[in-house]
Amino acid sequence: MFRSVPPLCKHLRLSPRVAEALRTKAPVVALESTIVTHGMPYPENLAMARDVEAVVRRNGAEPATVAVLDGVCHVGLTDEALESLAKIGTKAHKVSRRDMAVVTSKSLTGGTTVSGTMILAHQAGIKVFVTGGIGGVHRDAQNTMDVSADLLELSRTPVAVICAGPKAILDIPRTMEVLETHGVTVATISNANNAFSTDIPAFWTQSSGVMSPTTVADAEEAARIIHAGHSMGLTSSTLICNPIPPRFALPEALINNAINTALRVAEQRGIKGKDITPFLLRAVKELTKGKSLEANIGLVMWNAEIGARIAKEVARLDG
Ligand code: PSU
Ligand code: MN
Repeated sequence: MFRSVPPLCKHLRLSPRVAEALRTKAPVVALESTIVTHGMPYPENLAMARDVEAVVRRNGAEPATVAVLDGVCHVGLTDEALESLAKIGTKAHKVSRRDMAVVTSKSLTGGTTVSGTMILAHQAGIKVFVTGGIGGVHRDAQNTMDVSADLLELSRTPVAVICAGPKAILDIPRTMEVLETHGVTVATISNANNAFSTDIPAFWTQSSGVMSPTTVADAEEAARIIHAGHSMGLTSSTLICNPIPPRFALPEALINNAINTALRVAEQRGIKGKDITPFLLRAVKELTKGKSLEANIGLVMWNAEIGARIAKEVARLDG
């Protein structure tokens, strides 16, 4: 059912390794690049981007970092490209579905968000995508209407996303409502590693106080849900939430205080739209004296390990 050889968009450029992996139906894991350009400072962003590729490889899948470079949509980056993107940082564009045609037609360079990465991964025939946290419904969205394009992309693009939950800077109950409305399958990996929690994880912490619609015990069970969606021809995505490992999780009081302060400053400065998420991540990092960044890196590596295992099992089941 899943279109494994979609028409290649002429803007799409696959790295030789990714092209070969897809040709032989080997497991491939897409990785986003807004986390590199806008989510972390240099040089931590570059170290993280290299390490996450290494973790995917070590766990038996081919990493495919996605980005738009001079208007060309790359799936799989050279180390030089990764380095230059990490150095450009927030001067690069932040590319969601809305921005895709603009950056390609104007030959611009940008990091792809969850939304942008899903589009290009799907066009390339990749079924599994690992990130840190997804965007969602922002707090006060009833007034601002700020709902991340990630949520709508999850409803219409069948690329499974492995994350550590919606970022706690968001309104998690409303994020879950929007995911339900738009028919996104959501499962949380619940095992000894997260103290048997059945909650949706909240990125820097294991629990959000919001129950996950379903839980799975491990990567293999998660892969069976993804495979079932493919066999049924569902055109929506599966979101797998993989809680942050306890050794990286932040104390709730520390992270909540930082978030509340960051939100106040953002409001005072009138920061909104696509700038709000990068601003809040930066402010939370300062307020936690770098602890939130360490947690972010730790959870991404763990997602990469689980994501590679999921990709292997999905490749086996989809055949
Ligand atoms: N997760 C991280 N760091 C990030 C992001 C996610 O650990 O920087 C990025 C992702 O690219 C996500 C984007 O798609 O933030 C959401 O932005 P917005 O809230 O503007 O939709
Ligand atoms: Mn937004």
